[in-house]
Amino acid sequence: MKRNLIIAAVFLSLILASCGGVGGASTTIDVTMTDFQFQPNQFTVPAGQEISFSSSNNGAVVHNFVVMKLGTSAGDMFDEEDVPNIFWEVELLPGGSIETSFTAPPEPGEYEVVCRTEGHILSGMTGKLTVVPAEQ
Ligand SMILES: [Cu+2]
Repeated sequence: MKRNLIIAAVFLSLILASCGGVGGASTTIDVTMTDFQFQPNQFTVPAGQEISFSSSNNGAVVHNFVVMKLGTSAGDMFDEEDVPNIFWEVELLPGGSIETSFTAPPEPGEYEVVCRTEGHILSGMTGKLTVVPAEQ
């Protein structure tokens, strides 16, 4: 009888482990923008899921959270030719904050995050959005 209990406990822990977030994926992004950083600057979300996004701009200038499409990069400077490659973006005035949401990209992979305000990529305002396969 005791053995059955142990087997049940092991089985249960396996189930729980498989139900836990995949690679630390979260459906929430909470990011602070400063002059000139995203804090944090690494995010992991499940593909195709609704992501709650909250952010505030603690800096003195306008900042943006721009997710580039898979396989694209704004390079060292965001310019007009990068606009079609935007997957999703939000802009915050100095002192501004926002609570919103977006649908995570359907394709797993690593997506570049940048601030499109002039000069901010070179100043280090970049990040990475890792999209992992969603749970079934
Ligand atoms: Cu910026």
